[in-house]
Amino acid sequence: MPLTVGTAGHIDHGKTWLVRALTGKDTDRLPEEQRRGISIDLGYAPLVLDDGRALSVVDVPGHERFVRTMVAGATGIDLFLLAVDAGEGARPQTHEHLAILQLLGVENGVVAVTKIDAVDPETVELAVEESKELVPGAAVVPVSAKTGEGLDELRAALARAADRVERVRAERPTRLYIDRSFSVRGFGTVVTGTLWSGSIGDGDELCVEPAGRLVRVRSVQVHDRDVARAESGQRVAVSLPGIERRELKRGDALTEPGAYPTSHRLDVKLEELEPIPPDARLQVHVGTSQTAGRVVRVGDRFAQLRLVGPVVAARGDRVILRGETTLGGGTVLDPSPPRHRDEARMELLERGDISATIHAPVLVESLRFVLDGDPEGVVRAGPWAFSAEWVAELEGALRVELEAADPLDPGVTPPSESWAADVLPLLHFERRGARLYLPGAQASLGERTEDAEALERALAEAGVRATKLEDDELLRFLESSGRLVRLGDGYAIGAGAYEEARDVMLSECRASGEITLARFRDLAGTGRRDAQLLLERFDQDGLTRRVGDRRVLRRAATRSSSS
Ligand SMILES: Nc1nc2c(ncn2[C@@H]2O[C@H](COP(=O)(O)OP(=O)(O)OP(=O)(O)O)[C@@H](O)[C@H]2O)c(=O)[nH]1
Ligand SMILES: [Mg+2]
Repeated sequence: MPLTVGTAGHIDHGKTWLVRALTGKDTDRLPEEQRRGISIDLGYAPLVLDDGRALSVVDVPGHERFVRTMVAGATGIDLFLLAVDAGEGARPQTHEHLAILQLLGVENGVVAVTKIDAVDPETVELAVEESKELVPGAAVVPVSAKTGEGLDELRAALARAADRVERVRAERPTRLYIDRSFSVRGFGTVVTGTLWSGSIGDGDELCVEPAGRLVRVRSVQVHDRDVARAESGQRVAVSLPGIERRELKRGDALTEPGAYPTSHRLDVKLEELEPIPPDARLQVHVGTSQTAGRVVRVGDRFAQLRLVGPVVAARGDRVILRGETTLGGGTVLDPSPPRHRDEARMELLERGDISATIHAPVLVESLRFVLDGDPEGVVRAGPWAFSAEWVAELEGALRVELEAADPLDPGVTPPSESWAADVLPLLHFERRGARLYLPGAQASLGERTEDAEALERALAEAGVRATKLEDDELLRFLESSGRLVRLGDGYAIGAGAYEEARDVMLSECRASGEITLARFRDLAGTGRRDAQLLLERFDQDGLTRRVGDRRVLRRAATRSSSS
């Protein structure tokens, strides 16, 4: 199993010299690094142990201004190699780097007490004791990069530490956070990074996230050697023809397409080195990326990180939170959470009880980032999953609405959410047109049926004389059941009388091509006001059109074969 070891330690404590003594490679390759004698960017070198196992070394800078670079180098490593200058002992970045390693969950490693050739044995002994207290459980090895003393012991200690590493995420889909990108003549753009999980081979189609850009891999190298396929835990250089170098940057991820979400939000379990105030604005380090964000606290132990730009993450990832210094970190509970803060949900996610977090419908597809396999104990409909309790609540709420519905039309408008089409068929209601009804529900007036019948009789007696109606409920009921026609000014007329009047109007128009108010009044045998109301209703019904003081049939009415 290929493993990566990352250096750590205060500036000038001998990390780069130690890496060179162990691997033969000077990782301070930038001119500025050579001129100033400090590391600025990340360096990489292969380290072969005595038993033949190959480790990849990531050398990080110790300068306090480059801690963010150290974080980018330390994410994804399996082991640490902490350098403590024998003469100086632990200094601020010794502590800060150690805290970062802990927050990243990097538990295994070795402490090298460096430059022992430059101090007396008592000083070395003091530094060794201090280091043992500082990092309980880790082997502490005094070394000199200058004389080579202690290097064999250091290799042996690294081998033992490597034995203890358990890589848990290796089985996941391919993910590599880019730490460098450059152009190589003849190869196009090349990116490097530690392969966190999965594998990468020639010809693979991968996705550059968060941009979502598909790329095809042309060749893969592990420590400058071509390989057919790189495995998780290895330091990998991938050439990606067809993409410009400026389209890629440290922090981008190369992933199996669709296997990881990108999100502006991360729900995390917080770990604080110092109290993080609510709504603190910090830098959030995820993989090799660094993004500004706000820490929205949820309860005592959780937070939602709201980021200014999208990041790629997975459940269980560690993140680092920094202001001027490192303030804390977190473990990702949900890499693409909903916006609202929900402490109960976070507790369930922490326990791994994913199904219990599901209440209202969620797309099953969206759960794969917090869940391996299918959710259990939930109801499924189409692409949705939701709780049995939720459907019961929905059905109950709709039933209450239906029971209180207008008796004239005892239906309700169903929910219009995107899950509706899949969920509504599960409910015990009838769908008629665009509305839902209790099975077999009919329009009725209940106890007022007799009143309605009396009104209907009164209307029939009135014939073509319009009746003023005050009772809106009865009016709507008779209208909706086709027994009454509403005229203007609160007047109405029986359905039969309306039809008669309409036929009178139609035959006159067909005979004479038009009708006047006076003529219609005489033919229908009604008063002037009622004739006027009826003609206006014919206009509204699209039968007639007013031309001066006359009316003519609209074309639709002319064509109509019925009387
Ligand atoms: N005497 C002695 N000096 C050493 C040894 N290792 C490193 N040094 C000295 O310490 C200086 C810094 O060493 P580096 O390895 O560059 O230190 P570093 O930890 O990589 O520093 P940064 O990357 O800038 O944090 C070197 O330039 C040497 O002068 C050693 O084993 N013995
Ligand atoms: Mg260095």
